[in-house]
Amino acid sequence: LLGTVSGFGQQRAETAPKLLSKPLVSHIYTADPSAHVFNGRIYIYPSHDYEAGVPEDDLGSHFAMRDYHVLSMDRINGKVTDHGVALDIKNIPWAGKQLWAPDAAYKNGTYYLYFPVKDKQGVFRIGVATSKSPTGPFKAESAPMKGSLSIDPAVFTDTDGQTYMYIGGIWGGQLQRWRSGQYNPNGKEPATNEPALGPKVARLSKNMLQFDEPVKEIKILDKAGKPLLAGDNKRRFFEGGWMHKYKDKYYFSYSTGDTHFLAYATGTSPYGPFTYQGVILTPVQGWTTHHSIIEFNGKWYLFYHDTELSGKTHLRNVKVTELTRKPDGSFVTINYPAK
Ligand code: FUB
Repeated sequence: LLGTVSGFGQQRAETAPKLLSKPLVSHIYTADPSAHVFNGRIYIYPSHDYEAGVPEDDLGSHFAMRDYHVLSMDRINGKVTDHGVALDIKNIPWAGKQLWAPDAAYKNGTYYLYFPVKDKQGVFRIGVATSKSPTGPFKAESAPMKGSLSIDPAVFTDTDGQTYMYIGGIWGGQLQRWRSGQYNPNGKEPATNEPALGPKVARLSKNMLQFDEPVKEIKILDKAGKPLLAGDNKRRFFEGGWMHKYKDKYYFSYSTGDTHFLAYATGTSPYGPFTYQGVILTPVQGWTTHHSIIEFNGKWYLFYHDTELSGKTHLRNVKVTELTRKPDGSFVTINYPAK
């Protein structure tokens, strides 16, 4: 995140009347929906967009969010409940600014809310907060997760009970500043003919509060087994990773950022490597695209966002639509209405 918006979202707002599905809520702006099914109910952990009055720039400074609300519903197309403020930035002792895309997990009677926020030095870190309820309120740990970096945590528990966190985003997500292993505020992306920066993954500790191992970079390959290149911006990873498993295959999906696709790649291990497979959703209205995928009552759903309510790229609204899988598990591409 995020390039210059250059009128992208606004142009689309004027010309796209039917936008696939309806916003799940319209009384607040919401984005980056991480959906989970806990005890048979669907819970959505989104970013809570608001007008902070911060000028737009290439690092996404205008995404200056300050709290989270949890949404829930008992079925797709059912009534959506907003459970109010689940965590406020003022109650995260180490946080500076910009509470970006969160995710959640459950283990042994506790719910965990994972969130990226800049620390007081302006470096994105991943924090964790806990609650006995899926809707919070969540209490933040006193420090970020050790060894954490960048943005967009996505937590996946495998069928063997091990839990992994996927993180990362380039540009405003700062992944390019960690290429040497240390934070370098002047770090740059690789040259266009070099392998693209990958997202990172690490197994979580049994108490779900820390990494159990150093974070490792994930490789995303083309079908010939070669790494996607940094210049291949229609296919390479940008931000907003998500992991799910289907019939023993691991599906890593993500945003291509400046080309605005939701893409996916598959592999045989939660650590990858993953082979690029194609597009799940074509570009939506607004600059960012961010998603999650869940199975509910035997069907697969894509939670995503666009900017239907505001026409402004930093004031988004979450939505859900059904996914179609082919017999081999691959997705039928969803074509967002043409502009
Ligand atoms: O919501 C802030 C950022 O926008 C997220 O972290 C990115 O994935 C993008 O959706």
